[in-house]
Amino acid sequence: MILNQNRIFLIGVIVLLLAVCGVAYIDAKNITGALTADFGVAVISPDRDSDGIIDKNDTLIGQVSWVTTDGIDNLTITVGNASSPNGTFDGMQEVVFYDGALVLLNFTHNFNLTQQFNMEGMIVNVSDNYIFTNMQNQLLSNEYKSLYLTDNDFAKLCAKDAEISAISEMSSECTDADETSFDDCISNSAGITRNNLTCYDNGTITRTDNFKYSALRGTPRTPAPPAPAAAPAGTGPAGISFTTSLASDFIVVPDVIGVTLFRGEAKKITFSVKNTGLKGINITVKQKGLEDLMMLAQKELSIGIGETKTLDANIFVPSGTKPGVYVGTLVFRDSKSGLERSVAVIIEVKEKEALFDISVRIPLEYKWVLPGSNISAEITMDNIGLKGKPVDVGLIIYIMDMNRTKLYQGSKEFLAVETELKLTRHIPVPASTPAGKYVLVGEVVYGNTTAASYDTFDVTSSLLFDPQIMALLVLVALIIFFAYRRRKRKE
Ligand SMILES: [Ca+2]
Ligand SMILES: [Ca+2]
Repeated sequence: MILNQNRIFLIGVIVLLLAVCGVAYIDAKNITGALTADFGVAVISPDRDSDGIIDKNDTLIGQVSWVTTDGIDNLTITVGNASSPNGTFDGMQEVVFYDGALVLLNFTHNFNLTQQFNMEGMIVNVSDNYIFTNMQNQLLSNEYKSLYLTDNDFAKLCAKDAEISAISEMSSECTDADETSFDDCISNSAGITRNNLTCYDNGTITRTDNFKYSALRGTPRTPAPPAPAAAPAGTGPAGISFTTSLASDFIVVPDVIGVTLFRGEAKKITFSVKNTGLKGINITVKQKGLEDLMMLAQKELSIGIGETKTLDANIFVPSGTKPGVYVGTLVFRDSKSGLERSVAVIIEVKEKEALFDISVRIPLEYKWVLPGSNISAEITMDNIGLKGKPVDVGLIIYIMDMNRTKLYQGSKEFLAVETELKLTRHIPVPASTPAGKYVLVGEVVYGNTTAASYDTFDVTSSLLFDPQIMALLVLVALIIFFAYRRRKRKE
């Protein structure tokens, strides 16, 4: 009897223990998805970096993707002999951060379980002129790191050894207490030590050792002004490109592309990107708008000096698309210099068996206008389906920017079109319109369907920036000058 009671008690305890383990196990699975053979331990510890080593036993918590970066194309991190930080590491190991084959920073760390190295919130930002990192003060007391920066023909060099969260926290003159000026380190391969930091420059790469914290910044020599390059045709108002970096530059042709497609049709469009600067560029392309109609064949282009590469975009108009005018932009950005060029893509979708058509044309003299002025447009509407029999239609005219924002919309006009109807309309360009390219859309509604067409125009901040007008003014001035000189000579 007593034996039986003991047995029941023992079975009860075992069942209870199994139940607790089971619940904890399910719980751990829900939290982390961790599954490990080490059952008794795994059930209560997560594996946040998903390397199969529960956090409790993991000296390095983190993955490459956890590092917040800017200006880095291909971040890789090696730890000791391992080609990635996935896993756990023991004792002194060298950690190296690379962008492709280029070393960005390195340090040797004593990996241990009491002070786990955590890559959450780690930042590494690189540009032509600086490297900035924040590692949440995780280097141990006798550990230091080295920062590397490609020498971009620097005249000045400044090191800041404080835990900052952005490069902008560095003083422009390198005069803050934790800042060290290393102007004399440039081209000095023997090295200079100052404030515990040692700086080397082999002419190509600048390296500074013994950093506890943040950043290294160079200031490029002011380059001699280059021969003024002719403004590339079709890249928008002149004047804009002169504010950008002289070292990196590129053009995209065309800067606006218009495509007319029937519903269900597809077409490939191609852009040429030419590197017109003095450095290699890495272009990434971002699509804004037209996500349902256009797909990029590639999103990244590496272009050497003077080289031209092409980018294809495939346009497909699903048969259910409403006839109309669709706009979007492609932003080409050089990840090294941050330089951007935008191009506009305008897709006019038509119905194959349309009974009605419309065309919109802006006369040449209204193609470049000032904000607050009027543009004139010639609208032609054709009754194709019921030629000769008047059809009642509604006409809407609006101005749209490349982000599909309507700046102006006229009220709907009701018209009867027998065969063809031509109209001229004056459309106000709002005074607050920023300089840029715009689309004037004419949309005609008949029955339960629509037809639309467009033309583009540019709003300039000042007509003096129009290269054509500038050229004309110079020409007129020259003619007057020579006429005056000739007359003087005759006298
Ligand atoms: Ca882990
Ligand atoms: Ca790990």
